[in-house]
Amino acid sequence: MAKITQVKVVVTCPGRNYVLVKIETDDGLYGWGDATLNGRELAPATLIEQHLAPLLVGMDADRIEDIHQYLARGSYWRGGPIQMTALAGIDMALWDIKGKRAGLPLYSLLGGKSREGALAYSHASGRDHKEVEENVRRLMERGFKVIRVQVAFSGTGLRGTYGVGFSEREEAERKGLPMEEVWEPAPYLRSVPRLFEYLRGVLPDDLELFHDVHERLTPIEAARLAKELEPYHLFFLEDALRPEHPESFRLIRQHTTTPLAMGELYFNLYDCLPVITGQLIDYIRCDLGHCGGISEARKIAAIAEPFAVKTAWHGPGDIGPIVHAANVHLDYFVPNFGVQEMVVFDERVQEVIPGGPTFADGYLHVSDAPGLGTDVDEAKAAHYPYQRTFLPTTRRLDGSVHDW
Ligand code: GCO
Ligand code: MG
Repeated sequence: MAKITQVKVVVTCPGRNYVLVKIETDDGLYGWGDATLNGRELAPATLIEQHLAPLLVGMDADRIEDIHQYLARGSYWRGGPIQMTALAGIDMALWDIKGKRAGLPLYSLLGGKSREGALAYSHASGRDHKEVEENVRRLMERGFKVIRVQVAFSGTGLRGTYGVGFSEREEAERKGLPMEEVWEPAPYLRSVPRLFEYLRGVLPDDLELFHDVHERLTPIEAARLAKELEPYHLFFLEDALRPEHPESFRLIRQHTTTPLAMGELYFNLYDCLPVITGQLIDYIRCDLGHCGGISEARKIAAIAEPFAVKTAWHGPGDIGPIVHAANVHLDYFVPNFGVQEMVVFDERVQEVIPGGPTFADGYLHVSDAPGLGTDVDEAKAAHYPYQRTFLPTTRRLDGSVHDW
């Protein structure tokens, strides 16, 4: 028994906002979790501070599954990004404490290592084919064996294409408000196969490449894209459809053998079930920081295993090093692990949240430190107060709203 004595939330912005959750127990231990929700950070922070912390104080920190069930099902309100992000922050902090009590790293508590490192990928984007190629080559020099590629489509009146940043002028104009991309399906659908045709002509065959659609296509458009990309043997096509379209993955499947990945907008096990049990995808890529944490993700991985679906947990810069560490602990253990998305954090982030995974020669590693191996320097976090920021939004050329 280790009674929870305090639950504290720290919101800090060492370059971008992170919501960090500290849980303390009466045996003098503490654990840290991450409950960051990009552009909506204060929602999970408030949920934890105002509604969940009072429930947790006095509970036994060792009973992680019971606490998870109590908060996820016992509250009547289920799922969704805000609640499941808050729960993820709490869950990670509790696993961190359990590891410290046992004197074991998280991967060991989960069942031990199945591999020596987690195959990692990073992103290369550019304004044109040549610039994407140059950025791919830079990543190859650093040891990456799997790379996500995105390209802007010039001369179409579109701007801020996903994967390519906005100009300083555009950012200054919209200061304090979400940036607005202008996007159209037709030029997009033409541009992606052309990018792969170019890259496959100049890059080595054994380099794995893929692309993130970011849920922007209709089912028939997605099927067309996946079919046209088939000759280029993508590692996978990421998030081709909106999360509301699980059944439509069947349409893509009927037309192509391009492997499919989906999941950063699924928030619990139930959201993932149709695409896993229907074998409609090949990689499940939930965000451990948004789907209830380690407790929920290890079940998702276990359900995916007999359906030949591998894991590819979401790993962008808008979730902090604590989630990235949790990712790699699970990657070490999960038998059906596929690949791990990663970023290199700003030095300020690494100072505030030390102990995240390290990258070498294409693979990610975590240390053998008990728990998640991460920590938070609260004094340094206090130097970087919260700053309101938004994700960009997307409109079509006629001004109507499109999915992000
Ligand atoms: C990815 C994601 C991110 C998201 C971001 C939203 O695959 O890394 O698509 O780029 O857009 O995490 O907050
Ligand atoms: Mg994505």
